[in-house]
Amino acid sequence: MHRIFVYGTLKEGQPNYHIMTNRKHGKALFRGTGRTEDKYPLVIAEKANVPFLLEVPGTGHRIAGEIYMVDDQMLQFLDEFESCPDMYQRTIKRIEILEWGGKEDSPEERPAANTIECFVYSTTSYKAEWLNLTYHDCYDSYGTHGLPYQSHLDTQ
Ligand code: PCA
Repeated sequence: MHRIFVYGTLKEGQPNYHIMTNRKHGKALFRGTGRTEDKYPLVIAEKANVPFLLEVPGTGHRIAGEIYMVDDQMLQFLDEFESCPDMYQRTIKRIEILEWGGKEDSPEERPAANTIECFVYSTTSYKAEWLNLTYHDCYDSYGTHGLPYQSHLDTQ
């Protein structure tokens, strides 16, 4: 199993959450909520209004998200779904635990440390002008920014 931190459309209540709960794609167990230890610019870009965590540590905000344990199959599915490594790259980042506790079958004790390392889909392949977009700290497709994720549009 692998620990992954999601901050965008894969969070509960967001447009791609159904992927995390679809056992056809593998297993994903919710573990808790957290936020990145470092600051990053989180922007909504492209025609499809896609959230991107730009690989510019130290700029922007600490980003809120959810921590899951996923199996090999789910990780592989997510890599393909997120067009990794072209659109996003999956890197390891340090995440501060905010709330711990999944409801799932295999409860796991809260790690002793307050921060843990997780995979995160961030990107170095962004357009320079994206740095001029609004920096968010907690993505919500349905937020007041008025840029809902358009899953039917090609993001390329
Ligand atoms: N999906 C991944 C990266 C951005 C997105 O929409 C996530 O939720 O973390």
